Amino acid sequence: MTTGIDAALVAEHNAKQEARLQADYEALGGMLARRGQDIEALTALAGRFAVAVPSWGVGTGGTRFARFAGRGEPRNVFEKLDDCAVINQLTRATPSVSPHFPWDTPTDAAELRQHADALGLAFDAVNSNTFQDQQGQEHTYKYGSLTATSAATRAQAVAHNIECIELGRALGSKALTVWVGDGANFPGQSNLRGALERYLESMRGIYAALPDDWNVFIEHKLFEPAFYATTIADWGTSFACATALGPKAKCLVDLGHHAPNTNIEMIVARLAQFGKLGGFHFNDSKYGDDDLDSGSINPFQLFLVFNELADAALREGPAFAPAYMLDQSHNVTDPVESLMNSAVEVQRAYVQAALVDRAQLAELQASNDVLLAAQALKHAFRTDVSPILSMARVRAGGAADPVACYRSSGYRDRVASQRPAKAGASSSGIV
Ligand code: LRH
Ligand code: MN
Repeated sequence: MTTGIDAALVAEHNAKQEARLQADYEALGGMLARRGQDIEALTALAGRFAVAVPSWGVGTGGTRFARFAGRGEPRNVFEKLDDCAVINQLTRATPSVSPHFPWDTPTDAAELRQHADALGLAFDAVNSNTFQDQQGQEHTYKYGSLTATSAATRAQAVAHNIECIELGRALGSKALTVWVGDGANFPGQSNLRGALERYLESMRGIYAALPDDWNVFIEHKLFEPAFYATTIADWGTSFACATALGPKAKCLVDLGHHAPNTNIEMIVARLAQFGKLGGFHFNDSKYGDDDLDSGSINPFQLFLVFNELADAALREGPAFAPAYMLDQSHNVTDPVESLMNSAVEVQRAYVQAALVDRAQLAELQASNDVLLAAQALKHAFRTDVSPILSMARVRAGGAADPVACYRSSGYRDRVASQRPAKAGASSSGIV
């Protein structure tokens, strides 16, 4: 069975795009040079950018109302990796995958790692799951997991997280992401402080099982599935818990987990300042945890997040390396196309943030030249860096235009014929 896309087809695609790309690249290069910026340095920077793909993102997502299965859905973690490899083959920006257990639990971890190696993929942070009950599970998570009032349920949830760490070690991962949906739907349902005390007690059990070179990422979320009080509802609670647990505990910012109009870039600046910014789940949203494609609704916010990351990197130096991961649900698009597009949009924000003249901005801020300081950011955001992103891909063996190349490859038709849909089977793991 052939996986991936024929390299000759990618080369043919790039050859057709070459003249246009070269012209656009030189034009942008000239414009940036007049600004005192070196397009070659920016292209090299773009080439070093990487964001992990969520294994659960290559299947079709849905909502509580419905899931409309796509064609050629991956039926197991091996086929999910095959699709992730195509995303990396064409974007050259997604060399790692973030798996979710038990959705991706393999019978043989070494076999899974070999399959990933053969595809040129590594494993980023692993994700535990105590927000669903599994077949034959002894204690339900209906009333919570790490915060459950039942000590047996908490112990079960802690044991699952420790299993995820062991599996992650076998796959070469270096971090565990813990998101729990624990909370209450009605005032009075739970003792708010008691719930958090139980959470910390459980997390201490998980923290104690972390290898020395690992991190645990605490992922906060305002609401859903709890609709009155979520135990880890905001960055403040996450930060307090990460601080209470110790240096290996960090905070993970999922862009969709905040109230509308929350200043997420300021949360990023705060967590970076206090050394607790562990990583990101990039996506976009208009209302709730919509898990839409990154940069599709509010690209300026994504840019402002990377503007804070660039400021932090300048202050902290090369040791500042938060984990970049996508976390999206693709209900109406081809997941491979959406994930390629989203990886490119996150890479775009990263490169645009590098266009900001930070010394000039600092002077404008110090002299309270409000308008020009704001303009300095908009100037970078308004710069179309597409030729840089495209050139970085082509130089790394990827596609000048990943979606166009993917469509011309017929990959979706091929896997649709190779992967007969299992009636009613949900393959993406969500809904
Ligand atoms: C929760 C979340 C979490 C994942 C899940 C798939 O909303 O963002 O990161 O475990 O989505
Ligand atoms: Mn998430």
